[in-house]
Amino acid sequence: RPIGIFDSGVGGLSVLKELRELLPKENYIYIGDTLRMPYGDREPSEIKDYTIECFEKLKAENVKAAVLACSTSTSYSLDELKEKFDFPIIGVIGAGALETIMSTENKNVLLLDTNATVKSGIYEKTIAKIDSKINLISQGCPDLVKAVEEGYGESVVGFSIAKKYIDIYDDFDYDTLILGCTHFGLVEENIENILKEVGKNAKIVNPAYSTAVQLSRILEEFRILNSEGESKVKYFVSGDGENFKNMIVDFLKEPRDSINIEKLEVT
Ligand code: DGN
Repeated sequence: RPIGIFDSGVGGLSVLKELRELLPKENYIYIGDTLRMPYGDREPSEIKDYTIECFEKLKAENVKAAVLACSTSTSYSLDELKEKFDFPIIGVIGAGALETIMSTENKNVLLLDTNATVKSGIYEKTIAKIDSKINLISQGCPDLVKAVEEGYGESVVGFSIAKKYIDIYDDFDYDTLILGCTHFGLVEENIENILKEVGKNAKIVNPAYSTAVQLSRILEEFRILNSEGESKVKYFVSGDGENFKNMIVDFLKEPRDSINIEKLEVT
C-alpha cells in the first residue's frame, strides 16, 4: 500500500523529497489541490472541508499512512482528519516545533509561514507546551507562497520577495528560523543565502525533514515498511498539471516523461 502526501500545491514536494530519501522502496500518492490553492487566506471551515475532500481520495487509493504536508491544513484540520480516517496521519507542525525547541539556544525564533497558520497560533501553543520561555515571532509570507507555486521562487524575484519578509526582522536577534509553510522548503537555499547576506547566523528548521523522519519511525515500529519492488509516485492535481510537472522536474529532478499526473476532480 502507498503512503499519501497532501498539500494545497507544490509545497508537499519538500516532504516527498525527504521521504523518498529515507524510504526509497515505498510507493507514494501525492495530492495537490492546485485549483483551490492558496489555502493561506481562506476561512478555517474552507480549509477543513477541502482537506477532508482530498483525504477521501487518499482513502480511496488505500494509503497505509499519510502526511498532511501543509502547515495551514495541519493548523485547522489535523484533529478532525485523525477522527475521520483510520490510517495514521501526521502533520508538519509537531516535528517542526520539536526540532525548533532543540535548535534554539537564545530562545528567539522567527517563523515564516502562511497568514492562516500565523493566525492560528499553533506553533506558539505547541512550542509553549514544552518550553514556555521561547519567544516566537511569526510572519505570514503570502507573496512567497505564490512565487514558489508559480515556479519563480528560486529566481532573483523570488529572492527579493523572501528577503522583503526577512528584512522586517533585522533588529530581532533570532538564532533559529522555521520554514513553516512547506512551500518554503523548496527555496531553502535562497533563504540560506539571504540570511548570509543580511548577516544573520540563524539555523534553518525545515519541518519536511523531521516530519519524514517521524513517519519513517512510525512505519518501522508498526512493521509496515515496503521492502521490495521499485518505488513509484502517482500525482493527482485539481488544477493545471503543467506547472506542477515543471516543479517536479526542477525540484525532484525527475525525468519529465516518467511523471504520472492525473486530474483530481474537486467540488
Ligand atoms: N504549503 C502550504 C502550507 O504549508 O501551508 C501552503 C500554503 C497555501 O496554500 N497558502
